[in-house]
Formats: sequence, structure tokens, C-alpha cells
Amino acid sequence: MPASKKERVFSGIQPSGNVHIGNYLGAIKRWVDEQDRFDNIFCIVDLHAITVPQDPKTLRNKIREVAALLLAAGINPQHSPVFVQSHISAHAELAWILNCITPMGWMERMIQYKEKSSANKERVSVGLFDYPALMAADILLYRTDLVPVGEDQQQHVELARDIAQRFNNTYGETFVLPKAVVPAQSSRIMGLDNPAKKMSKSSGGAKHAVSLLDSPKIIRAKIMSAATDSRNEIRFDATRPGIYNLLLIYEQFSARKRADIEREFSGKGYAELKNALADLLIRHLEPLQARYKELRSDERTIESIVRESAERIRPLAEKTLQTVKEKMGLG
Ligand code: ATP
Ligand code: LTN
Repeated sequence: MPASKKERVFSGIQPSGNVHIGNYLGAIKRWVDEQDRFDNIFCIVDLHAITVPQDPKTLRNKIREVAALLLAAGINPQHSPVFVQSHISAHAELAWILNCITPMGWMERMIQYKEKSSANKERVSVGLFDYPALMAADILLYRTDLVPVGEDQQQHVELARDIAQRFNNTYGETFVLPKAVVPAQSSRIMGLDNPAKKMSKSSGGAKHAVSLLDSPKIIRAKIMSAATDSRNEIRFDATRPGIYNLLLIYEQFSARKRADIEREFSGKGYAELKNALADLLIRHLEPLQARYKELRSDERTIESIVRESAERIRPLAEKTLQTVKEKMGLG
């Protein structure tokens, strides 16, 4: 096969918590929609997941769940390898090396760490602080050009670029400088129970997020109880975060124009919008859930897909690591 001329895309998702519609709109759907244009690699980042405590059995199951969800959403593993981060040890090894060339001050500026550690600074792990160095290793090992992520990850990708630049300046051209690709329209989906907080897998109450595997009944219950205001006027207005968030979700799942959506709901109440949104989500998630069930009915399929994916890309990761070691005088 001739060498691919397409740009390399790399992205990752944590096997922690339940994958939700924020992950889908901010990341997975875009990976699927754009997969033919690029030379992709998708990673289930289990080493990132253990930066906070995980139950071993649950973690092992979640890794397979997320792999099956990516395939059910439409990733074609023949074209776009889907692998598990801990299956390729070069990730942890390069992360250590990058640690040693990254100034503390750069790491201390990371907003996600500040947010996640603010409640409990004494207890959070060193790994949580160092999370972006491992993410930089993920990206840089595969000579990545583009990193499609939600807006919350943009700062981490920029850090990876800065680390790569610093390495290149010190040891000579080695790494490709990666670029984050975040959605043009704001697609940071907020929590249904609290539209001031981003929808997240690892925090929030029972009505916080719609998961991709929620039943129709649960999807409707969560949407119907979403926090809104008392204005009862349906318009895309970012100063009214609850209703704006529901409209954003509606817009992205329906792929319709804002003006068109506002026209449809003009003069109608919030309950009507919520019901229509629940219908839309149920309709979209049903086929994905059916494919997911089928994939999980035979665990060997998923296992062999993630193992083969790792075998295919391992030489690339090892080559980069070897070059880095040589340039630094290691070994
Ligand atoms: P956690 O809460 O455990 O940090 P998470 O929900 O942020 O998890 P990740 O696995 O960290 O999920 O992220 C997977 C992808 O989903 C990333 O590209 C991230 O930017 C994107 N993403 C996460 N949350 C949202 C959101 N609320 N809206 C849009 N995109 C999101
Ligand atoms: N930190 C990312 C997950 C992630 C990632 C990556 C994304 C780990 N390594 C490399 C893109 C590229 C997150 O979504 N929370």
C-alpha cells in the first residue's frame, strides 16, 4: 500500500463513568463524520483514567464498553485503529521523558487540574497533576497533525505543542507540532442539572447527563427534569444557560438551522421542547444501542480489534521513542 498522504488525527477518551451526549457531540460524532478525510488513531486512555481511583473490575469492563461504543458509533477499525493506551508501553515511557523537560509553571496553569483538585488538594494524585504530560506523549508518539477534542481539552493540546517545540529547540527537529481542532460552534454541552458546569462522566448527580446507553424512559425523564428558567421563551440566548443548552443539543442532533428551530418552537412551552428533544435523542441513540448490544454479545470480537489495532501502530510509537532516546543520550 502506498504511504498515506492524509493528515494524522489522534484523539482519546477515558474509560471512566458513562459516555454521554457531551462526549458524543464534542468528540465521537466528529471523529466518525470526518474519519475518511484523515489517517486516524483513536485511543482508550486507561492510564489517564487511573489518575483518580478506579475499581479494577469496573475499569476492565469500561474499557471494552467504550471500545464497543466507538465502533457502534461508526468508527471503522480497519481504517482507524482503536486501541488501549496501556497496551503500548511507549506512552508511559515517553510521558516520563516529557515530564523532565516540562517546566512546573506550564503544568500549574492547567485549568482542568485546578478545577478537579480544588475540593481536595491534599488527596489528589500526582498523576492527576501530571495528566497533560501523558496526553502529550499520546499525541507526539504518532506524529499527530490534528487533535479533535472538545473545547475543555484545547489547553492540553496547546501544552503538548509547547512541549514538542521545546524538545525540538533543545535536541533538534523531532516531533511534529500538533494542533487542536475544536468545533466551530460552541459545543461544550453543560450538565442538565446545573448548566453552569460542563456535562461530565465523573461528576454530577443522577440527572446530570444523558448517557449513550440510557433507555428511552431514562432519557425522557432526564430531559424533562433539566434545569431551565421561568421565562418560557424559546430562543438561542447564551445568557439563559439552561434553555440554551437544550437548544444546542437539539441543534446538533437535528442538524437544523437555529432560526428554523426558533420558528418551530415559537409560542410553545418548555415541556414541548423537552419532549421533542427526548424524541430526537431516543431516535438517534436507538440504532447505536442496537449495534452496541450486538458487539458486546461476543467479547472476543472487541478484544481482537483492540489487540490488532495496537499491533498495527506499535512500530510507529516505538520508532518515535527510540529517536527521542537517541537524541537525549539515553541508554
Ligand atoms: P471526565 O468528567 O471523567 O473528565 P469527560 O466527560 O470530560 O470525563 P473525557 O473522556 O475526558 O470525558 O473526554 C472525551 C472527549 O469528550 C474529549 O474530547 C472532551 O473534550 C469531550 N467532552 C467531554 N465533555 C464534554 C462536554 N460536556 N461537551 C463537549 N465535549 C465534551
Ligand atoms: N484528556 C483527554 C483524553 C485524552 C486525549 C489524549 C485526547 C488523553 N490523551 C490525546 C486527545 C489526544 C480528555 O478527553 N479528557
